[in-house]
Amino acid sequence: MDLTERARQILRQNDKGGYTLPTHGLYPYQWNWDSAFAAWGFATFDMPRAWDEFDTLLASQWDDGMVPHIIFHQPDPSYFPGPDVWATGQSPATSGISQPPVAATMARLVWEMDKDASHDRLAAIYPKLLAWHRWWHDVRCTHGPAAIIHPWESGRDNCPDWDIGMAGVDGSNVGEYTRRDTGHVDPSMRPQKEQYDKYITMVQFGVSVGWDQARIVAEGPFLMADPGITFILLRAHEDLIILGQALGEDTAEIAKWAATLRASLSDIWNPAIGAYDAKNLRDGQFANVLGSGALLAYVADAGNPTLDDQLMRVWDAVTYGVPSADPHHDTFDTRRYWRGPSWPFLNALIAVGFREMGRHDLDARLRRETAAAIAKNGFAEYFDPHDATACGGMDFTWTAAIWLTWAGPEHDQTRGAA
Ligand code: 2M8
Repeated sequence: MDLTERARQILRQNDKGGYTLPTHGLYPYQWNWDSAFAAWGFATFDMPRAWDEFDTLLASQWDDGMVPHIIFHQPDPSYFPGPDVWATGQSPATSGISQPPVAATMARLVWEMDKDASHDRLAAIYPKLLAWHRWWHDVRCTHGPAAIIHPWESGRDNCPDWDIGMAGVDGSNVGEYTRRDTGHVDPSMRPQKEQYDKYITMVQFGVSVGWDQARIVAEGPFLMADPGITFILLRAHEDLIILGQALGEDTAEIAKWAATLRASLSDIWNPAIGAYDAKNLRDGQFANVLGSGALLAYVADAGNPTLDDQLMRVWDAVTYGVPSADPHHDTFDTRRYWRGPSWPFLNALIAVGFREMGRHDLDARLRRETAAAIAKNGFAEYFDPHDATACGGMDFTWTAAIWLTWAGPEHDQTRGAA
């Protein structure tokens, strides 16, 4: 079957009627940023369905504005930790943390594909996006750059960026539990048990304070500045301004949040590694490792020549897209989840930045390498960046979505030019 047809089929298969699973089995619920990418993919062949995805995601917004990272629409014992472990008291049940706020950026991309037909759908979600961005500003940007209270909030769960923060989390009293992820995929491609004990301990802390977000920020076991979310949020603020203006809204408040956030970028620039870096906000220490979150600077127009050198240093060391961690660093693990593999959807997001900088050469290279991995081994969750071995789950929603919007051959402007 033609890969474009197959990508559409995957989105349809993972569609639970208004919301999309990342993939069957491994991830049986709605995930926040996966949904935003799903919407972008759906928009290439079913515009109303694209807007439905935003609606179902934002329908579970908390009263304080937070949009949770998982929405547990229907109980499913094949995932751990499920709604009983999170115990947030929401209905439908949700997790107690958020995820990278890429929705406004994806909504802008979808809206631009058909502005007239999108107007009312956009108007319906705009106040919710605004409230969510306000939550980020008020609750997670209290130290300047965007902070996370759990590695899962970053979406780049076990990347080396969080190792220094994780070192301070005591997972020894977590109690008995059974993981489900390692029953679905090869355990060598997933986080290790020691890390999982700490992840669950952090969830238990949230439960112990009734998911009081201010208390978790002030007293919780983990608080780190995340360059990835900082750049995604900054970019999303700017996209939300464009969307708000198109709707005739006053966007001055968002412009202030964006200016404040941009002014804080110097706090996460680590001269020792010549790049943006994650920072432990409990003690001010940098992670001292180049992560893919830093490379999202390009989507927020925050690149510079020093960062360009770092990008090429890590990218040239592999063959299939930008690696999720530094191949020259001793923490690099070529197939373990966020510690090395290339993630197609993240490549697509970085490429949005390249295009806007006018770096069509970098965009074309990243597209070619990502497309080659998919063409070779299918719509995997992530790939070994050296040989494109398919890793994690298969028939993955966001991998299919970015094939339709960016990686597929019809998006290659250089094709047929020779
Ligand atoms: C992964 O995260 C979940 C926890 O949220 C997990 O490992 O169980 C991450 O790759 C995250 O970024 C992604 O949104 C999620 C679903 O694809 O899976």
